[in-house]
Amino acid sequence: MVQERRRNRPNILITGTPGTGKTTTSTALAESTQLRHINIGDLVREKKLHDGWDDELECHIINEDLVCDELEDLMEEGGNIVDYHGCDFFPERWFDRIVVLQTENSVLYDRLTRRGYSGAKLSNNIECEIFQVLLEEAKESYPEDTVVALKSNTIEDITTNVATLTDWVRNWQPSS
Ligand code: DAT
Repeated sequence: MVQERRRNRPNILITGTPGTGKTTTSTALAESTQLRHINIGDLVREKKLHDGWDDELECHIINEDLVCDELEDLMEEGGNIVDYHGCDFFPERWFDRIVVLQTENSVLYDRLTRRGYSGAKLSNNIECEIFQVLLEEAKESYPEDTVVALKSNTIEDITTNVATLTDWVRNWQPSS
C-alpha cells in the first residue's frame, strides 16, 4: 500500500483538449498563487522523456513512466500546477483538484487553425472536444468531487477561472 503523505500546498491538474487555454490559465494561476507551473509538453521535450516522434499525430510519444518518475518528488512536496492534455496516467493521489477546460467548437477550431493545425490533427482535436474526452477521462481517473469543468471561451472566462481557482488555493487545507 502506498503510504499517504501530507503536503502543505495543493497540487492542481489543468487538463483539456489542446487549445482550450491550459497554458494561459496555468501561467496566470501560478502568478497569482506562487504555485509552480509544470508544462508536461515542455518537460518531455527538455528532459527527453519520450520514445521518439509520432509522424501521424505529429507529437512526441510521451514515456509516461519517465514523466511520473521525474515528477514524484515535486508532487510529494506539493504546490504544483500540472498542465497537460491527458490525465489518466498520473497517480490519483497526486492531485487535490482536477480542472477540465472546455471551449466551444467554433472558437477552438479558430484557435487551432491559427496555431497551424490542419487535417487529421485538427479534426482529431475538435472531435476530442465534441466528445468531452478529457472530462470523461478525468471522471474515470479521479474522485468525482475533485473534478471541475470550466468554460474557456473568452479572456473574461480566464480571468474568472483564475480568480475562482486562486480562492480555492487560498482556502485549501491539508487533510488530517
Ligand atoms: P493549451 O495550453 O490548452 O493548448 P493555450 O493556453 O496555449 O492552450 O491557448 C491557445 C491559444 O488560445 C493562445 O493563443 C491563447 C488563446 N486562448 C486560450 N484560452 C483562451 C480564452 N479563454 N479566451 C481567449 N483566448 C484564449
